[in-house]
Amino acid sequence: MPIPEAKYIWFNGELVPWAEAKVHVLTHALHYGSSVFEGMRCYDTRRGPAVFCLDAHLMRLLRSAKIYRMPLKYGLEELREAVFSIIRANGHRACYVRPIVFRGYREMGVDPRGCPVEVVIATWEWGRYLGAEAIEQGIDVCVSSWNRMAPNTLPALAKAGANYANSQLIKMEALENGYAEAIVLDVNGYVSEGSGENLFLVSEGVIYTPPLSNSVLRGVTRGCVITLAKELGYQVVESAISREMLYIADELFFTGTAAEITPIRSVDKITIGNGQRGPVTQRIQDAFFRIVQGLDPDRHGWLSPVYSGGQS
Ligand code: PPE
Repeated sequence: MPIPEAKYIWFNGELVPWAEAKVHVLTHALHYGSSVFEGMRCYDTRRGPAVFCLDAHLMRLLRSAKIYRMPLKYGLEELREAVFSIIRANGHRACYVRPIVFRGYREMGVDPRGCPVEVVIATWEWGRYLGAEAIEQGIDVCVSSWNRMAPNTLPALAKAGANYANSQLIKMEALENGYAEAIVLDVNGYVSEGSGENLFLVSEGVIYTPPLSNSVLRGVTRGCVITLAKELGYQVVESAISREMLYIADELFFTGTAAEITPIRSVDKITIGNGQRGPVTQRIQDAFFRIVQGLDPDRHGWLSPVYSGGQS
């Protein structure tokens, strides 16, 4: 589906009309994948539009840039204001926010250090990432024949464009074979994550998720779900998960900014639980959606209102 265009894109501090936010074809990032990015959501809460976990996402962006030795002209405070300004300029009630930091046009060759570090923030209105019914019905997934990158190849904790070459291979294979998404194993054969989501497993009332050492992105939604699950009284265990644990799980679900909390109803055509969204998944979804809709108090300070000077 084509991107639903908004009016402006924030480009190195300027609000540029959508169609004019362009780069040169010899931009370093286009050739060598030298970019780091974020994805966050602005929700239409009862108190107006509010960005979910703004600081956590911006901190991850700054850290991704640090790992890749990209000096940024803007700090946390300036980026926060930039996000509010582009959402206001585009007049969104709810939207997806995509900041990207990349090496621009100047020099050719692998060494990026001579190329300018460009900062862009785009927004658009993005619906359900894995299909309209996914949140309630769940999705059918496979285990990918690809592996997630080894820890000493591409660092998983940096949300770098380059990591998504691996994600694209995973996603295309899954879709070509008739699945909505894939679960990927790390180089040691343990469960890692989806092409663009973290994974949770429920077994005998306990919730499991792979630790950061299994080549996962440190998902912001993952962190929130761990907090909500503990609040609901569940034990949450971060431990290595073997492939066969997927098949015998009572419940499985993906988490991510785009995917939100999406149940998984089958893996490799093996039905998970009774093939429907499970009760633990549903309780966590309810807790999550009630907060982002503004129905429950924002007790963790996760929402930054766009129209009140940006205080959460
Ligand atoms: N793992 C990967 C590989 C990943 O890309 C994401 C987000 C997550 C986990 C979950 O992280 P978080 O959003 O902080 O909870 N993927 C983003 C990009 C999706 C895309 O297609 O683009 C997202 O969900 O915004």
